[in-house]
Amino acid sequence: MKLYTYYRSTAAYRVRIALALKNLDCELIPVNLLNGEHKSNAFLKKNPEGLVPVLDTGEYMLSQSMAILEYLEETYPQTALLTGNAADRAFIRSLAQTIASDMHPLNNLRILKYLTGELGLQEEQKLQWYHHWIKSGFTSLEQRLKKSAGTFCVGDALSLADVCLIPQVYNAHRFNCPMDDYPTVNRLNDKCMSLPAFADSAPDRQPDAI
Ligand SMILES: N[C@@H](CCC(=O)N[C@@H](CS)C(=O)NCC(=O)O)C(=O)O
Repeated sequence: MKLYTYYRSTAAYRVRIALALKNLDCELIPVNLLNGEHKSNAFLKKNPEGLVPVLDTGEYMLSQSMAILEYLEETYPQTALLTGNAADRAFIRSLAQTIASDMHPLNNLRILKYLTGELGLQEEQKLQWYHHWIKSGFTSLEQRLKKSAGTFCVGDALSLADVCLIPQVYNAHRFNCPMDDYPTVNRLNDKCMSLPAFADSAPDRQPDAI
């Protein structure tokens, strides 16, 4: 398999973690989002959305990190990341979707660029936007995680919720979001980052990290 990735992409970071947890061999192919490589014809042929991550399975070219995570889960069930009964799995997915659907899309590179570009917002206003949506997402996550977390987001088993949470915490740190109000999130982040699958998948450990 090959993963088209960018070191700072939180969506690609999710997939890197899952590949590592499942101990899967995958070649990482950096796509430079800063110089617009994701808008090149060569990359758009792989993913017309012009977004990373893209997983080339050899047979399929898959985009959208949550779809890729579900594909990996179904194809390589070892180190299961969606466990328990249907309601347990729905809860794991709901935590993951808060991050992937409600938080990340509002704070993505192209959205932030649009705010300061086409809409003419100042850097400070952009950060206000970023912090607002991060705060709203982490506040609801903290409330739910306070009840559900053991060692990891849901009890003592790693799940897709942890795979999505840790990259979003990285992103919040990157934009200097205050995190003091989220003790459970911080504890889970410390625990996961002590595991090689998370630490080795982190942006600063990637070959394309600047
Ligand atoms: N919903 C998509 C989001 C993918 C996405 O937004 N990727 C970002 C990096 S995290 C990207 O490629 N951004 C390029 C841009 O914003 O121009 C997923 O989960 O894969």
